[in-house]
Amino acid sequence: MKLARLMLLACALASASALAGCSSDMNANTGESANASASPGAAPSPAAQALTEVERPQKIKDMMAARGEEDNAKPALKIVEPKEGATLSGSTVKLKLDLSGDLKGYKPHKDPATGMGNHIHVILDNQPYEAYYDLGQPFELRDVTTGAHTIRVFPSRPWHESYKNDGAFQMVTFNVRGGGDASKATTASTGEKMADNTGAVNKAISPVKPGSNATAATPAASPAATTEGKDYTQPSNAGQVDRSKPLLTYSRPKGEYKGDDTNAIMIDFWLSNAKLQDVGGDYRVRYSVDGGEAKYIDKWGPIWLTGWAAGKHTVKLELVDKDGNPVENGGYNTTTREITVTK
Ligand SMILES: [Cu+2]
Repeated sequence: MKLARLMLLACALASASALAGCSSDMNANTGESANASASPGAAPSPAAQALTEVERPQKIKDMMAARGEEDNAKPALKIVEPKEGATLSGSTVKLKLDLSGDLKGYKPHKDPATGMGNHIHVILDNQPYEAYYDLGQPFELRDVTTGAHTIRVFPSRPWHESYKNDGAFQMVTFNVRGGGDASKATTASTGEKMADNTGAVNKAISPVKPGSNATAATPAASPAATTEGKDYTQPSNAGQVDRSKPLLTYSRPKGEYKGDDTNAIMIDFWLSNAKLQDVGGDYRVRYSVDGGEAKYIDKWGPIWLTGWAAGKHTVKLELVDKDGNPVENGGYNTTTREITVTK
């Protein structure tokens, strides 16, 4: 105890370059640090970074305690629309969900004060999820391209940790006819494309074009619109997913992390038709950050990693068999996302 406190003090006083060494010493895991700094694969990392798995942050433990029974809810979702196998006309897909099960007070809702709250994660194809808060009205997926698509949904807590009970996860496969044309997305094939497929950074400020067709432009452009939804500027189609086979659904991390939230970043996923080793299964979830050393998750639950350097990072998550071979299912079982850490 005394030694740890001394080292902490030493670390605090040490230079930035020595800090990485301190953190690995503190965790009695010297081999890991040596690997990380020696690995040529660590090149894309914006700065020296040694990630360490840590326990659930106290902030989240406190939130769980405050939620009481709600945290042990077993929410069950049903996808009311679109229907399995449906063919839809047009590039806007309306998603309607029905929430039931043993809710213990669980209810999706965004607190206007904090901007946080229980919500549903909605995943089109294998794109990053979108948050859906008010199930009272449909969630609009806009600029969906022509062809086959999947939507996956599951309930989440305010800190984005998913509920993992039976019935929480649902998936639907459907077709879009007359939707956006992925190959022509940059040329505004619908005539009202709010942003092209390379202009994701402009999305948040996409203006209403004067004289544009009101019915197409209104839901996407108006910041005051109450309809929740997402403009899919990155065209995609469904993978050849077999719903009876093992399926790993990437959920977190996603997007930008700032301030306090960068201290410990959560990896969280949904697992269907596959048991991990802790319950006697054959499967493992493998992750790597910035193309670095592969690590394994053998128990289905969130993990938290600390030690992130400021900048962009890639997080790769994949489902592998007991020999470490990737388990293929429509391309969904291996997913790499970029996140941004802002200190
Ligand atoms: Cu979330």
